[in-house]
Amino acid sequence: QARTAGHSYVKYNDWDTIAAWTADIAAQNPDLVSRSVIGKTYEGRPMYLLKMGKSGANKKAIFMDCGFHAREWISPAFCQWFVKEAVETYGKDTVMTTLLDKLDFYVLPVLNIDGYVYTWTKDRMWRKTRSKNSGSICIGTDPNRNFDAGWCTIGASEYPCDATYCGSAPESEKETKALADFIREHLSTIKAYLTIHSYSQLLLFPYSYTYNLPSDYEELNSIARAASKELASLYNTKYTYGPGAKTIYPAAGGSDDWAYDQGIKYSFTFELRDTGRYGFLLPESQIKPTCEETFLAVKYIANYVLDH
Ligand code: ING
Ligand code: ZN
Repeated sequence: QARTAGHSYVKYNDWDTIAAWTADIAAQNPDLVSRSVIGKTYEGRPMYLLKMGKSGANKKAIFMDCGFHAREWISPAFCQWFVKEAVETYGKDTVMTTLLDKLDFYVLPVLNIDGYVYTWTKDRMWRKTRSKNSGSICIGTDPNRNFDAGWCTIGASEYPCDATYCGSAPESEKETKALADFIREHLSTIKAYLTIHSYSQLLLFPYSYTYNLPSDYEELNSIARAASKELASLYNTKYTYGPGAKTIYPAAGGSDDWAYDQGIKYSFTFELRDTGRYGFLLPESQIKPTCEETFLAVKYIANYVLDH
């Protein structure tokens, strides 16, 4: 099987390598993976989306994105791992086979591609998009403050120079608009929304824009508890779980809150390893264990969605 030059699942890959990988993984697994483009970034890069699953009628879907925040490199690494693991275990692992037979997975390997490229070339700690802000010399909007969910009311900044700048309006960023448009167009099939960040080892669910609990609090909390337990079963990595506002901090405009209010009940934010020793600079030696354990949690949620 042809492999993308320079690509590795146990290294951090730059954007060009990830982009080439999306083409190759689809070409190598034509009956399981297809690639589309949901939009273009501010700097004009195509936003590739992989759809994974055996073709079938009336399938439920799970949407998962990575790379909202540019410096959280373990996140895109996990999306790549997830796709690899799914295609490699299809037909071998009975659980994964059933999941792909019965569900579709939409995987967006990197949402904030311009920011990701910037962390490889200019500033490793960059978080935001790379769009220009009128009337300011500062660049970028926080994509996870840019959704229409209590937009810019709490835990977000109205100042373009801040790391949590909410943008000039909800979905002001081409990247968040493309994502929101895609989800709105597929609301009848998408039953779960998963967004992968780092770091802190948390499994969060709505709400972050208010301290109020979502109407599905009990169910989401028990899923998060069980998924965290699954995750810990491999390397004993401890996750804290709960509603975003109470568990990490109140923050409006996040994509999980927005997806939930669109009617996607199973909406979660993962904050992967670690708890701060390396933080965003998680060593490559931790990619494999982090992805393996996270895979178990995602698989648990997918199975739950299939059964409910
Ligand atoms: N953490 C998230 C952030 O955007 C979050 C936490 C989750 C906020 C869900 C709002 C909604 O700040 C990181 N590390 O990015
Ligand atoms: Zn993040």
